[in-house]
Amino acid sequence: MTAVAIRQLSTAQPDFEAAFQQVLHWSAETDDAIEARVADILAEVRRHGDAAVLRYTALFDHLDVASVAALELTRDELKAAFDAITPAQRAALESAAQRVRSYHERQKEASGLSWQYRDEDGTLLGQKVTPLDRVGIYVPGGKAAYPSSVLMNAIPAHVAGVGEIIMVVPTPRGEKNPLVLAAAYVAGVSRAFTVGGAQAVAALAYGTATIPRVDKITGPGNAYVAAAKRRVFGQVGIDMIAGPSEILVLADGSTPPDWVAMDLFSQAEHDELAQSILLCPDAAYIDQVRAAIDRLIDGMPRRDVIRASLEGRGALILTKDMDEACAISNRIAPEHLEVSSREPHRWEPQLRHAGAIFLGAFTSESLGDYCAGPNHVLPTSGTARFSSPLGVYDFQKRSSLIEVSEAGAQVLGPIAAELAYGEGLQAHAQAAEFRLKR
Ligand code: HSO
Ligand code: ZN
Repeated sequence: MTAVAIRQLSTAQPDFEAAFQQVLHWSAETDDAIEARVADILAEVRRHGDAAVLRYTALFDHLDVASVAALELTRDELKAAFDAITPAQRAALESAAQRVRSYHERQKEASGLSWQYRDEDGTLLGQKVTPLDRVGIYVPGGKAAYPSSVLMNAIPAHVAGVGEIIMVVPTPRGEKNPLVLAAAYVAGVSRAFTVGGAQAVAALAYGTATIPRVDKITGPGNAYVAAAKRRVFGQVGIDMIAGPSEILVLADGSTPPDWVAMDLFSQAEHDELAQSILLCPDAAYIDQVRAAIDRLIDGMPRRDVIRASLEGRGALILTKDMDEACAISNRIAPEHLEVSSREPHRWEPQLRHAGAIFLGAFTSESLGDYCAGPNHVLPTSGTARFSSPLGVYDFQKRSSLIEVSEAGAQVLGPIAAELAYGEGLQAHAQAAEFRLKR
């Protein structure tokens, strides 16, 4: 077969900056036609509730039922799906869920603490953390239906203490993915509906007679789902708008090249638009990885997707040294960053922007996708510069607590009144002044 035409760059080449910008280029442009269609669907579901949900489900998913209640999957059905998968699948789902749960329980201890203190006037100040009441989890149907994503969305919500977790999943022509239903059972989903697309997002955001309105919607989806989530944001919370998967391998040449090639494949196989990049200071090693790519690709069932991704958005980049590789990695701010080095802890302190950092030759990114414990819902497209993995904290919120003592009111009153008069707000000023002792 023909060699994979993956781009090769060197930071020493004179036009490196321009070539690098091309690698980075990614347009998350929205499509006007999709936007208009989605705006329509949202308005219809908002106005007609269940009736609109039924209409779109018949139209888009070819699933014609008499009521939205008929689209609900009972807890018994989820359990039946769990009981029907193979024992090996059940065991794998349960071990993965267990590890993801323990990780997020640790995270809750670190991020979920309420605190308060009293200042010298006896005024109490603090912050209390509470879980969201009800969240919606969108699970894509068809080829992008990942049971692992059900675990990664529902478990942190469950650990946070969310009261009700509502899952929606499209089932075109009524075809259900047993592993998705089994994962929902394991992860503690409260209710599930076989509804998808923008109509599902609308139902969760506005509520219908049958589908309860939620406070936040998380989970990946196609362009329609992404557009719908953007539009209902404000009405409800959303997690993020995820782009295609990305992996960046920072290699010092000590890991078997086949391992690195397969790791690059692992994200490339998600999507033609996924991005796999190798950064390495050793030219001979880059040649070995390239040879491994060419040798291994024909054995991959998803070779066409992998090739399209590697040729379209992939890159092998030769750097001056590991320090320069770390600096470039920070500029890319990848979703997944593998430090495939003999001394990963030497480089880790330099790595600041990445959704998840995988240290050492044995830490294949794919272990993180399924069962290491941390979340696999991660910031993409450089957004790791300012955002974090999905976590327990996404299913919690904070309220401030203030209890001003009588003595405290004497100190704060004049300050507030002064600033309030400056803003022309007399009621504010007097509310503070009424509490001053004369
Ligand atoms: N790597 C994906 C998650 C996933 N991988 C699910 C396999 N299944 C997130 O970027
Ligand atoms: Zn993956």
